Amino acid sequence: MTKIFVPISSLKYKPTKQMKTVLKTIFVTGTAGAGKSLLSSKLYDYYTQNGAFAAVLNLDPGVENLPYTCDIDVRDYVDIVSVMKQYDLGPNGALVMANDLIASKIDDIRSEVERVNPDYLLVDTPGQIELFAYRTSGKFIVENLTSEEKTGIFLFDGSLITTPINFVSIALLATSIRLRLNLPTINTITKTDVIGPKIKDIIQWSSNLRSLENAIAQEADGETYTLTTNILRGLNLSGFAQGLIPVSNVTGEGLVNLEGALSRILNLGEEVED
Ligand SMILES: Nc1nc2c(ncn2[C@@H]2O[C@H](COP(=O)(O)OP(=O)(O)OP(=O)(O)O)[C@@H](O)[C@H]2O)c(=O)[nH]1
Ligand SMILES: [Mg+2]
Repeated sequence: MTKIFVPISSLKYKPTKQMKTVLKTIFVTGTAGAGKSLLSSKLYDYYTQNGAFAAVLNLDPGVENLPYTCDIDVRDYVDIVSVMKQYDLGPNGALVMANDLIASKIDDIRSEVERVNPDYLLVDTPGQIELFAYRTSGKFIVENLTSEEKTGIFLFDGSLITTPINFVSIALLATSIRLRLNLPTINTITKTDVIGPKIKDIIQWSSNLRSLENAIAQEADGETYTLTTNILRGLNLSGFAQGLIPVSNVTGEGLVNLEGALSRILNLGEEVED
């Protein structure tokens, strides 16, 4: 069977008519299972309750259940099971192909966004962050959604940050995603409701390089210590895990701080009206 992959590198978006560019777009990214979809639904509720018109765009072709009703859903364009069958691919190959197919539908997605015409567009990105961020198609979508302002949120999964080395590793990923997507990014730690007093350590690590280095020294020595502290110093030069905002998508704790940070980026300090 011939596998026809979309020649994404040759994709060039040419608007067919004047598009409205009034909306503000928030790309919710983070490690698999970190809470991207649940946070998207919480932010949708927040904007809606505060009188703004929000919409959610689901970019995950493989998701089965979502905690919100999609306004725009890439599953309307790409069916992952059909892609697997049609191109004789396994689940990961199908996701790669699906992401590229989605990018080739950018005209339709843009038209849908224009039809919905929200003030805030929440983009729930796929669980396989490396597929979205490192393939050309993900960046292509980020660049070609028309928006007055765009920002990213990167979710550090609180339940993964069990040690200082894990923390540095995920911070490295967050920086790498920021580099790829080229978006101003708010760093957020989720699941604070399940990590208990550990959150104090994590906040201390994120704001005080010396304390993080000390914690790394207690966890590791030799090559691991050297590698981790060298990465950390490199990250620190470009704003390592800056302003990490703790939130719980379950209790709602900390969401107000995240919404404030979003407002500062998207509305230049102008809060959503109560
Ligand atoms: N306790 C707790 N659970 C959470 C929180 N955020 C998400 N979860 C749970 O974590 C699981 C994954 O949440 P999702 O919102 O689907 O995470 P996701 O990042 O969209 O997952 P993928 O798209 O599969 O990568 C679900 O069971 C959520 O209920 C949180 O802040 N606290
Ligand atoms: Mg999700």
